[in-house]
Amino acid sequence: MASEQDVRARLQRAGQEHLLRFCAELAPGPRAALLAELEPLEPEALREHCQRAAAACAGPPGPPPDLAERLQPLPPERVGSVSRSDPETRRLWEEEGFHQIALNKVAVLLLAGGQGTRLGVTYPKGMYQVGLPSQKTLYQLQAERIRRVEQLAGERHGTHCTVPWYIMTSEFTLGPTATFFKEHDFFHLDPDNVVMFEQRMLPAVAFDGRAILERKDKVAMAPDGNGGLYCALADHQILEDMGRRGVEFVHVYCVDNILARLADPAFIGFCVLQGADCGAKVVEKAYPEEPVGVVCQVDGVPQVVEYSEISPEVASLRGPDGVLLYNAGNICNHFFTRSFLQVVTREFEPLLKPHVAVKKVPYVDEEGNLVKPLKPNGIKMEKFVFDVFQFAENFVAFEVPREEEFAPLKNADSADRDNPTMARRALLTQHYRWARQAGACFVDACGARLPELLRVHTPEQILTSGPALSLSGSEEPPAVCEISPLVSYSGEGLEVYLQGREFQSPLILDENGVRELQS
Ligand code: UD2
Repeated sequence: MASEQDVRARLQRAGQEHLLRFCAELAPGPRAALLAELEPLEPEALREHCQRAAAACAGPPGPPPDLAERLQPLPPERVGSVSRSDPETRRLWEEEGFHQIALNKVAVLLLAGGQGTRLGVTYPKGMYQVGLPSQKTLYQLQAERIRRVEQLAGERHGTHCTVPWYIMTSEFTLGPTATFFKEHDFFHLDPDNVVMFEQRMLPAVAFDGRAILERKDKVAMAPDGNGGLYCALADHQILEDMGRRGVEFVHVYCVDNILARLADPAFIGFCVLQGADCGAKVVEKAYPEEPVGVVCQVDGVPQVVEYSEISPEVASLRGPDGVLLYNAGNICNHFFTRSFLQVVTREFEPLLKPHVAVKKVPYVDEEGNLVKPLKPNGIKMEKFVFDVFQFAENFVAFEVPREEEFAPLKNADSADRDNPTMARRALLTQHYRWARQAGACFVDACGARLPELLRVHTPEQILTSGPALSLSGSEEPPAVCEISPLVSYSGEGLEVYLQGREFQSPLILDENGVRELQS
């Protein structure tokens, strides 16, 4: 371990010596912890990071003024659509995806390094449970979807197959995530096929370019954004691990979408058949301000313009048909070939420009008092996972129905959308739909039949009631019917349990069969 003198000399080179200003008064334990935190920061990189942050913040706020002229929707030939394709085409995509999974060429990679600030929990978001009858957490649902897709591919091709699960964590999430998986016996996955690795952290910087001390013995550090993935892949030799396993295609996804289809065979198959090196799943945006990036072209090159960086005027532009012009909403579900990721980590990562977020960062003042600022005072710099799309040789987008694939958990229930209640309803509504399609019938406690169909809202109703009506989970399903991912991945195989039968809500269908919870 480096001495205080060494660390001080390095910080001097970076212009950040103030980070040690309380060092002399610290007890040996906290002092060692502070030095250990500072030691890995490379002086040149730290200097550049702090200068860049201050400079970015000194520039004009908001998106570049000429962005509107440089944007274009993606050309239709780059976009596949589940709802606009025929059943035979969809079958071919799926078949190709299952084929690649059966060859053990597909891995999933979870981005789970975020702090979940908006949800307001102190533990990793994947450990959250939204109040399903089974009380499953997001991590458990995801693990079970992996097991089911492995099983389905195995059955089709008569093989035993594995979809390795790579999980990018951060200093905040690694410890609790690893413990949670151990406590739950890796949800019956083979621990050798669950690979956790940690992304880097970066200091938050004040407007004057000085990194912030959040305590006398602690720098205010935050993960370097989900685009920290590319450095983390290199830091931990993850692509080499994938290579040893024969993985060629990687499905990268974010932790909080309760409907996420891990290793989705249709998406994988579509991308592989298109010869894509990079792809993004999208849904039609529900309303102009929806907090999803827009997948589009900037200066003719595929990119995502993040919701925080698009002006309201551009986000609201509509085409002649009345549909939002920039309508392809990013749902943070990406396809990459391993060879593309190799080129990115080797060549392109340093070209990724960090994005700037101005936040309230608690700090210690010159006298050593803890201050909770009322106004934003600190700059956090993050890279975004989708910023590598510009380097793809063959980028494609894949549009999927929102009600089947997108219900993000971002906020606490005090917010009016993207909250736990809506995530729970979205999943249970999907399961109700699947159960009805499989021929189940539901009755209430008095034996009266529950509605066959969910209410379909007209565009007028959506306009008058506000955009939230078109979001997944905006209403309770007529009956509570939870279907384990171990039984069905995307609605398949349910007839054998449900066809022609009558059930009383609430109901669970899992690997042990059907259980009515009232009886
Ligand atoms: C993300 C997308 C946005 C849209 C939306 C849909 C990015 C940059 N933005 O926005 O375009 O698709 O999701 O729900 O992808 N994470 C890390 N490390 C970090 C920061 C985040 O692993 O340093 C993970 C985080 O745990 C989560 C994912 O990245 O799984 C998305 O992060 P977020 O919730 O901060 O992104 P959000 O909702 O602003």
